[in-house]
Amino acid sequence: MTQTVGIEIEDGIAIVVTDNPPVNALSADVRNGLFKAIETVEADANVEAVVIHCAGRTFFAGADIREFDKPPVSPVLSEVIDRIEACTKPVVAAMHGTALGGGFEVALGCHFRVALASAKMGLPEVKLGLLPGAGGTQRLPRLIGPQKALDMIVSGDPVGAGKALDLGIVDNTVDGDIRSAAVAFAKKAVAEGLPIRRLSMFDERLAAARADMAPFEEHAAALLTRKRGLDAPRICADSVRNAITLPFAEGSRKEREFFMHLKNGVQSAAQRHLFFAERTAQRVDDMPKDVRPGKVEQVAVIGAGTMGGGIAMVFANAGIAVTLIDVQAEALKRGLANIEKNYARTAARSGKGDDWIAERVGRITGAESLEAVAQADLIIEAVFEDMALKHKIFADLDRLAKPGAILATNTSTLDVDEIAAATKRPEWVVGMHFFSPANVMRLVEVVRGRKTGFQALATAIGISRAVGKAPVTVGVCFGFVGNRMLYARTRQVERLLLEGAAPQAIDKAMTDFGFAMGPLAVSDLAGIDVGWRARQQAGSKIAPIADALAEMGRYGQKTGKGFHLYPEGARRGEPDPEVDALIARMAGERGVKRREISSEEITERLIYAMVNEGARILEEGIAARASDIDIIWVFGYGWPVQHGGPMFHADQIGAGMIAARLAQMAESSGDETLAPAPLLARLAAEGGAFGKL
Ligand code: 3H9
Repeated sequence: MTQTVGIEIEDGIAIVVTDNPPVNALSADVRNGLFKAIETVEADANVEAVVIHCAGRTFFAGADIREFDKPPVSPVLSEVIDRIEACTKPVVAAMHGTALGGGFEVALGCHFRVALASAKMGLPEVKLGLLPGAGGTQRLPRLIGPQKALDMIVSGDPVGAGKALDLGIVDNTVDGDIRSAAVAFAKKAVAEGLPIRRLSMFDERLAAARADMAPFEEHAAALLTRKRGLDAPRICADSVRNAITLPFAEGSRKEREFFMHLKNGVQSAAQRHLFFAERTAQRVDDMPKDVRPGKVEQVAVIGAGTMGGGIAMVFANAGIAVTLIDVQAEALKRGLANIEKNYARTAARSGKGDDWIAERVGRITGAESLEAVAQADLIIEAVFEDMALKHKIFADLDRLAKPGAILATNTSTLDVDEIAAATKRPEWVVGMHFFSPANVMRLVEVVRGRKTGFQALATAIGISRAVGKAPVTVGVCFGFVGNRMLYARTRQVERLLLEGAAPQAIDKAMTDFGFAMGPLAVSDLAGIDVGWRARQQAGSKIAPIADALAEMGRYGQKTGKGFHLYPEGARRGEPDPEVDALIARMAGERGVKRREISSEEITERLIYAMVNEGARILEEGIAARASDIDIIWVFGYGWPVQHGGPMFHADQIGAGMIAARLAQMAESSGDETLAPAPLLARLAAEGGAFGKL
């Protein structure tokens, strides 16, 4: 038919085979091929039924996302799917791998669906800031009812074949060879004269919803409360509502309009940017092509504190055996007990049984001696941030670890090169900086020391990916990328407080921007003492107000008082006149003139200071790409995805505008760190963008 689509005929069954590696994305050539194939087999008197099958590892994984930045090319996907559905001969989808987005919509356009038991399927468009744009919001509600469809469409999470069978999405699940199973199903459909099922004509489930819209509306409202600031989930719900209230053709026309609207908007551009940025971040440009990640079957984690425990859980969750080592017996006992408690809490919340807990806990063994690292392929040190202690541990590891083991440190600030110098094998030493809580946050900053070898680097990246994390390679400097930018923001938070912004106003500016919590509420939750100790270790004076609060014993939520007040265990903070007085006094002592500060100014000052630090980080080569910085902030610090990361956001505003505002703010505040970084100034002068570097 075309370069990517062909037809093979076996015993009266036409098998339309697409081969468009790596994921059979529905590119223009594939769409064209599928359309022509259906026309051809329909006209062929020797064909009685059709199977739609994909070569390689997966059924269609969706529309070709790379095409979204270009004008649409005919036939568009909805035309192809409508043509498949209109076919007068039975059409069977043979689903294996991941049938996602437009790929799942193709399956919904088929008359029958057979899936491999290991297959997954769903509509992840919302995660790209989109809605399913080729009939998904109209056909799925007709098949499984609007509320269940809404769950899948608004979450974007795929379901396994077993669940799909329960939901009535697939007609059959099989093990073994999907192609022959689908051919057998097609033969059965012909032999038994199964009536052709066109979902666009189903109405039973919608009629019930139409009779009483209230349950749907309540369900939609509940789902959307968790999607604040995002356009796509709301529009997904609008489109599913249309499925209930409008005829199929009208609902589909509107769905296409919604799709174009979202596709052309900045939120979807931001989320598509993040999709590709996450994948690009896993590449190290100078890595030789033949370096492959080493095998990691045994992991040892040193330090049974919160971080070490969380890291142990990451590997246990992925089915990898972990030894959790702490030389203090009490700390080890407490750490293991905390892990068990954590699993029990997750199990209770998600309805998992005792077996589930036992399986994970069973993968983690405690040990009190460093000698337990002997068999480990990967050793992650997660002890207190103390260089002398880390030096001692790495010298011991050099003696005890097997040759070729990866020696990783989870330090968040200390110099990885200095740590590596404690060993005679610095080429095997690398940073693996997890973010708290380690079992939840996806980011891992993989810190490449001056002497880190490619093999160690490739293994650290590979294993991070294998356990579901988003690894980003960074260079050595204080705070690496994420924390260094965080400190740049903290510095401005503190200065804004002194200059007259209320703690509540600062938090509100950031939540209005899209962060789930403001920076001061986060400090109160994490514990002001935690940052205070880290700053003391580092000799940092960037946060005098937080330091003063810590010295007063105001550690945040755990003491009922921090930047905000938490009466009787409240989780939402209230303004505290004592804090306002403290800040006013400190401003007076420093001779800072206080003034009214608008929400816009707070937002600009905090965000642009981060962008400025990001520019310095890029210039120094600490991050390889602007998009790597975006991934770090989205996956490590909850940067709102609709803004695509700080550097993507900066490109939307323009380097010129940001540099000009920073120059003004540097002048008015007297803070030289706000002066535009040379790279930002250059981009401003040349009309350049971080994304184009
Ligand atoms: C849609 O369908 C809209 C429709 O409703 C309406 C249309 C009108 N396009 O992730 P991997 C690339 S929206 C282009 O590393 P894995 C990916 O960039 C779409 N490229 O593999 C990478 O390239 P590279 C809805 C794509 O095994 C390579 O393939 N669908 C696409 O870990 C391998 O990818 C989705 O959102 C694509 N659709 O995971 C599904 N997908 O090697 C998006 C992948 O150059 N895809 N690439 O870096 C995925 O979730 C995962 O890729 C998948 C495989 C689970 C399929």
